[in-house]
Amino acid sequence: MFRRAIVRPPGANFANGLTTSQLGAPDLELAQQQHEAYCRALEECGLEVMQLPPDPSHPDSTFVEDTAVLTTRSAILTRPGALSRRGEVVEIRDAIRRVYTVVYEIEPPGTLDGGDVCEAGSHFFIGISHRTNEEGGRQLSRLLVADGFTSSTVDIRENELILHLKSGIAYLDRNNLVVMEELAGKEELLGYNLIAVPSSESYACNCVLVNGRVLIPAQFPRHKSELSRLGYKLLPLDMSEFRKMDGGLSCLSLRF
Ligand code: CIR
Repeated sequence: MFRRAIVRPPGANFANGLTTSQLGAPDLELAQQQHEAYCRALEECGLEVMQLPPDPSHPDSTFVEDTAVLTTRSAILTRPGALSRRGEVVEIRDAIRRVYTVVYEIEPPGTLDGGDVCEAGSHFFIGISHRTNEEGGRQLSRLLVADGFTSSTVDIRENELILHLKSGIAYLDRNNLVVMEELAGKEELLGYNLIAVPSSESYACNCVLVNGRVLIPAQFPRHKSELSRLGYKLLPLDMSEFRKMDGGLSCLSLRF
């Protein structure tokens, strides 16, 4: 069960963030409305939402998930792979220290984005991507193992469709792993019940199970009906403006 979430609304310069999507510039007002709806959805799932003020010096700072990995034992502050995002960690550190007593940090030359870390029960998949390097993955793995978890890496550097591992996989529960079609054959994912998402809907792979409800991007009917068929209760959310900035649904919050 999650009890709380940390979020940060998009700031005035949200449109200046990094993106490869070619979906056009985001509409700030609409992004703010979508962010509010996202926060209401977390509250509906029973979470207390801790809202940090917008950070005008970091346009991508609404994607808080990339700045930390939160487990039941400790918090690990990341060292984002994109230089323009490194300062976000400084801004989130105090908030994390207020809620976690054990706080570690990824050290140079390691880089790690939280979007590359997928928790699956007591196991963590760590994506090696263009943002998370092998050294960052090794540091995280050591910290997780010391806390009694297991981990394995999934190299996604050759997959041009996704920015982070969690753009392409999401663990739900009962061994169910949502996976984009293109990753379904990966040896590292063997042993899970794979819920394959067709390429046309791969943005919807990034969904999150929060206290019995699955938050899922709206407008992806096939993935939605597959999850409903499996018995999941869904909470669809419009993510159009965050998608324009390469942001997935999970990256808008840190849940713990
Ligand atoms: C970036 O390129 O870093 C941001 N514009 C988007 C980050 C999205 N993060 C995520 O999906 N975990």
